[in-house]
Amino acid sequence: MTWWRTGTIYQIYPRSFQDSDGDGVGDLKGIEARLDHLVALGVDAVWISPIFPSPMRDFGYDVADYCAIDPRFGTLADFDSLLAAAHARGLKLLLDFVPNHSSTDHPWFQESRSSRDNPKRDWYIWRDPAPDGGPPNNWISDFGGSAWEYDAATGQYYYHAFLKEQADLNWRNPDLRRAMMDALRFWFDRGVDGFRIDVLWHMVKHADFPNNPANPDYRAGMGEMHAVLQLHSTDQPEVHAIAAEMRAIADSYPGDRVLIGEIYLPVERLMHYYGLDAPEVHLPFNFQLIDARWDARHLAGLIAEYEAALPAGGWPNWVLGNHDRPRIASRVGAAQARVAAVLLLTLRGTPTLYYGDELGLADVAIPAARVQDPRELREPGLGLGRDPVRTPMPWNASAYAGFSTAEPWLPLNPDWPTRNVAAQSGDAQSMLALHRDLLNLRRKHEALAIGDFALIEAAGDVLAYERRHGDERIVVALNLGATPQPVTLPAGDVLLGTLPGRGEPGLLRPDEAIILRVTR
Ligand code: ISL
Repeated sequence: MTWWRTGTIYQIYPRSFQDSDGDGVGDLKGIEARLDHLVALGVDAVWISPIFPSPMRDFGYDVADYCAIDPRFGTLADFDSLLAAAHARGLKLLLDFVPNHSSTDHPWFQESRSSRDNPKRDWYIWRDPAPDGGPPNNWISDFGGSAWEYDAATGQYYYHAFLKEQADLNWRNPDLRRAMMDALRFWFDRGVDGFRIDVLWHMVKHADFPNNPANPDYRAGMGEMHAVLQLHSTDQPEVHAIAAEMRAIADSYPGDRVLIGEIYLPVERLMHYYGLDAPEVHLPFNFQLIDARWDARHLAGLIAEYEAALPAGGWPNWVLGNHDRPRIASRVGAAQARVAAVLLLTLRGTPTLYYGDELGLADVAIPAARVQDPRELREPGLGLGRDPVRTPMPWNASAYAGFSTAEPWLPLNPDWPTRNVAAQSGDAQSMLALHRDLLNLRRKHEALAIGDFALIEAAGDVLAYERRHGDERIVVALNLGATPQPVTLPAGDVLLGTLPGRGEPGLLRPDEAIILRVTR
């Protein structure tokens, strides 16, 4: 079985993992210094959010050079050193490719905007104004407001699905396409093990730019992006040939390079990104758990729907959190976050773990004066801001939690003196110990790593399922609520529990999850 099927991926938000040079912002040397934490935790691969030169309007998701390292994060030599150090520890390293848009600081955009007949004009998406001089159509940016920005120099609008400083690239242009594929090769040649591909489903837009339909469910307070449905601006059929070309490039390298697509679509549409005609991404991110109501029947339903929708040969994957969404500990509370960890790490498929979640880190309230996220600055107060989930990793009880010697770019969670890696390392009941135990079990038991999935029970607050491989049967039983729950389980040895000791037989204690190996 390939590493990306049996392994666990760990996402690092590089600004917030470890600072090595005292500027309050994390960097590559910092990550290298902390690799042993990841080895002790037991993950297999690290995905680092963008580290390329960027004016940081969207903290690296606005790339100004696809083939270099931002000086705030380090140098190419630092990158090579990190990659070698990861590989020396048996860890894979994945980068974040941002192909839908570049920074407007990218030299390509500077050329493109310089005149209508510049050879790179068509590398971006330029349209004439509507007859009234307004934007070409009603498409809305994911960060609010029209997705079109007027550029007086040449009298046309350019399209930006995100910030106006993030201009969408025109993937219908063959020269742009080649240049971007070369950027992928640049990093594969250096030895990276794969990529997470940012907003893959956005990459191609309808050739005629028709208006998007209004969203009938839109209510004020949802965020302006939801006012229209992104019918014509995303998920166009032509995107699949591009994903297939990226896959062919990945497959042309030795050693199981992997592509992971960031795609927010209903399950049935998501599945197309495994590839219908030709293979596309190995793992189209499955975000169902991020949006899920914490209810046994609901969770069982979405697991069943997802498993049933998988195409032949398609390998599942699960995500509980990322740098855009509220943390699991804040969504379900500290006690249930332990149950959620058991769920993430025992479902069938590759799990992706967000840095800090292994400590039970919660969202951090950010004082107005310290807000950094452009999303929050554009549409404040809707609860869509992302700073709360991007705060520094707490390592120990020394100043600034061992993250930096200077005031960090975002505040630490105030609980850092007790909730940190050092404190939890020595505590067998800690969230960190739970994650280590779970990841260790996944490595020891093939039933957990690659076994089949079968639902046993989803009623009230109880979700129970079996993983089976060959003769090995492992049962996972979760109490998703705060009251004791009766449950009927086969006889077996308890391999792991989220609470100390053992409750009464036939009863799950509040917030208890157990894993047992069936003995008969
Ligand atoms: O914005 C959203 C919901 O509020 C999402 O649907 C959005 O499309 C998704 O979060 C895309 O995210 C990715 O691309 C963005 C970047 O800001 C995010 O950090 C990244 O994960 C633009 O590059």
